[in-house]
Amino acid sequence: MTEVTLSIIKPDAVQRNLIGEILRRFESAGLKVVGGKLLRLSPERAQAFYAVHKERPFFAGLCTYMSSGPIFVSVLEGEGAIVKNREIMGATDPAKAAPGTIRKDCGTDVEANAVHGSDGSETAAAEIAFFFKPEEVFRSSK
Ligand code: DAT
Ligand code: MG
Repeated sequence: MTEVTLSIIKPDAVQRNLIGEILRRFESAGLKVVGGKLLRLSPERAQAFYAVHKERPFFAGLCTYMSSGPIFVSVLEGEGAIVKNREIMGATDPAKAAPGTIRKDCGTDVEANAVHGSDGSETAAAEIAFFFKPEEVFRSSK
């Protein structure tokens, strides 16, 4: 099934000039970039985006970090795009991520782990709507 998912290249990776490297990995794996923009989240917007984690001990640090600099948000389209993106990203902690994954190769630590990816179809729809107007997403099919 052709799906869309939300990807975020996080502040550490943008800062280290890894936007091109990370998008290349998505494109090489057959995912199509059908929406994209560079922006900076305010602390309040970061808190809203990660609201599901608000009771976790790392929530405050995560939101401070995610609002610390520009991020590149994109919509990726492809066959099984949600799971495929998660596979390309690798495990949350770069130290535990498989060789060849983005987090293994580009992540710094469990907080500054280079990328975010939606974890299911409902979160993907909500997260895409959080950043993109419908006319900013160029799906090849529905
Ligand atoms: P994922 O981003 O792999 O979906 P998650 O949803 O469990 O992981 O957590 C969201 C983000 O929160 C994660 O990308 C980085 C941060 N995070 C998770 N666990 C953490 C921890 N133990 N310490 C610090 N930050 C953490
Ligand atoms: Mg998650």
